[in-house]
This record gives sequence, C-alpha cells and structure tokens, in this order.
Amino acid sequence: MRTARPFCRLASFCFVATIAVLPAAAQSGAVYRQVQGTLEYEEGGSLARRPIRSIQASIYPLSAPSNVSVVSTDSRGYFSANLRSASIPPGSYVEMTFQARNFAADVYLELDGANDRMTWRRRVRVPSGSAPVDLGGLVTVGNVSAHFNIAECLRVGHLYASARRGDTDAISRADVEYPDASWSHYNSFWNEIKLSGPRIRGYGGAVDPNTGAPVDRGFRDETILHEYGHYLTDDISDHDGTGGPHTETQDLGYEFAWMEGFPTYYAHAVEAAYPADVTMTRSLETNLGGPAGSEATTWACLWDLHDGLGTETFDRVNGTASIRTAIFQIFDSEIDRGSLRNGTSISRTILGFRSAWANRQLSPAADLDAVFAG
Ligand SMILES: [Ca+2]
Ligand SMILES: [Ca+2]
Ligand SMILES: [Ca+2]
Ligand SMILES: [Ca+2]
Ligand SMILES: [Zn+2]
Repeated sequence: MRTARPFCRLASFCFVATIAVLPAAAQSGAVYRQVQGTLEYEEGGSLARRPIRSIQASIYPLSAPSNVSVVSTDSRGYFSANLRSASIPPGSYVEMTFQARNFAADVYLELDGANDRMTWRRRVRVPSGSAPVDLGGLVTVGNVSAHFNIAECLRVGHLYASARRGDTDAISRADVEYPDASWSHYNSFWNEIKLSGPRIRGYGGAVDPNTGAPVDRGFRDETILHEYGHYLTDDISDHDGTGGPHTETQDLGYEFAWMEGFPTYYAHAVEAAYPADVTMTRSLETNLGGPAGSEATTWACLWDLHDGLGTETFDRVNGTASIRTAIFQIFDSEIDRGSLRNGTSISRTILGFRSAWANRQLSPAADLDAVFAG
C-alpha cells in the first residue's frame, strides 16, 4: 500500500569536479559533439572512488535547458551523449543533473512534508575544438556520496534477489531516507527504509542512546542491506514478528528471531555473491552465543547452510550455488505462504525453514540437524 507523494522540489547544489584538459581538435564543423564522462562517488572512511552505476542523468546546453538528453551510467559509471554542435559552441556551458535513484532504490533526504531530495549538478565550459566534452566527476562524502552508496547496496541486493526468485510477486523500487535522526529501521506503513545519519542539510542527527555519540549508517552496508531485507520481506515474503527494540542474543521468540535474523543473513549472502561491491565488517560464522530463539542463532544456522565446510565439526553442509538459491527461494515461497509445497503449514521461523529445507531434501537430515544443534 504505497502512498502517492507529490513531485518533489529540488534542493539542488553543485558538486565540483576537475575539468579535464582536452586536446585541441583538428576538425571543425561536425554536426554533433560527444559529451561523456564517468560518475563516481567517494566511499566513507577509505575515500575510495566507486562507480555510480545504473542511474539516469540529464544533459543539456545551459542556453537551452529544455533540450535534454537523458543518459544512463553503465557498470563503470560511464555515460555518453551526442549533442548538436551548434547548441554547445565553444565558450558556452553544458550542464548535467542527476539524483540517487536506480531500478532498486530511490534515496532522498526527506519526503514526508518537506519533499527534499538531492540533485547533483555539474556544469562545464565547452572547450574549443571537437574533442568530447568531459562532464564526469566525483561526488564527495561532503556532498552526500552516502546516497550513492545506499543506492548501490540496494542495486546489488536487488540483483541477488532477482537471480534467486521462487515466486512471481514483484520487487518494487525501495524508498530510502538518509540521514534520519532515529535508529535505522524499516517502516512498513510508509514502505520506507530510514537510515541513521548525522546532521546534513537540516536533517538527521542520530546519536547512540547509550553513549550520545553520532551514528552514521550511510556507508554501513550490513545495516543498509539488513533494512532492505525487511523491505524484501514486506514485498515478496512475510513474517509474524512484532518489531520493537531488540539485541541479537535476546530470545524474543522464534518469529521475532526470523524477522530479524533472515535480513542479517541476507546482507552477508549478498556480500558473498558480490564481494567487490558491498562490504561487511564482521563474519556470521560464529554464533554470538544467543539462545535458540535469538536472531543470532537464526542467522548463524542460515549462514552454516550457506557457507562451505570450514572447520566447524558440526557444519557438514557445503553451501553450493543451488543450496544458496534454495535458501532464498524458501524465504520467497514457503515462508511467504506459510506452507510447504505439499500444503502443510509451517511457522515463519527457523523451525519452519528447517521443515521446508527437509521437504526439499537439500541435505541429509542428520547434517541439517547437526547445523541446527551447532
Ligand atoms: Ca513471494
Ligand atoms: Ca558457523
Ligand atoms: Ca556450511
Ligand atoms: Ca560454517
Ligand atoms: Zn531489523
């Protein structure tokens, strides 16, 4: 039940990127001139440059802003358009605008009431000659590159899910608000992911309730994909958890443990499939010592089915590609329906998952039970 929202006003500003020195061109008089470049964003912490993939950008002569060419960035962040040479003579300006939106995610500052989203703008003076005009640039951390990290996490998370579907219900484009002043969570009423972040442009300002220290989840891929796991649960699966405050080792019931444990497993499964694109800062191999009804036990069991044979004596399940796919398919189909393929009801818990696993005969029963006991 997505709520329609009005079109959003621009809260735009420029980001500055170095203008490339271009060689003088030998020829003149061409009808079209290429405008191209690579868009990148700065990773938090490492400040590594990462491509901005699968977004659309609008390119236009500053003198004729309605004369728009829409381009898409590829897997390297590269884009290209051919503009009429007469519309961008040397000395004039060509401009590009884009937002943090791809097929999986729409990331903004705030839509409830204020309708503020970021628009990044790049303006370049057209050099003489006929060589391509470089409009590429880097969105820095200071210019809220976190929005592109979030969009990239969900893009990869969407690819992971789409390649492993067990059902035909659709995955919609997720709305993501960053920075939010509250603790990161998924709001199932607004169908909106809210990610904690520091004070930016009048929004955010999240602090740790215990220490008072600022909290920033804009580059914390596990949190981002965990919340997207809740989003996917809402779109293509289901849960019987109640929500509310929790820690990973608390026993708040098997339903709660599944609702919170599966998204954490999913975040790590995405990293295992796309290690160059998302980063987890811990391993799920070791259970944190929670009781059977804790979310840590749920994700630790799922992880041991997913991973290889390792050194754990109780883990005799070698998570092949087909097993990994089956884990997601059970989430998408049996857990979604609350029943096995033969119609027998199951709970939306790790115990229901175990029944579905056994029903699919994905591993010898004794090996499955050993993982659940481990
Ligand atoms: Ca489904
Ligand atoms: Ca383990
Ligand atoms: Ca294993
Ligand atoms: Ca293991
Ligand atoms: Zn959660």
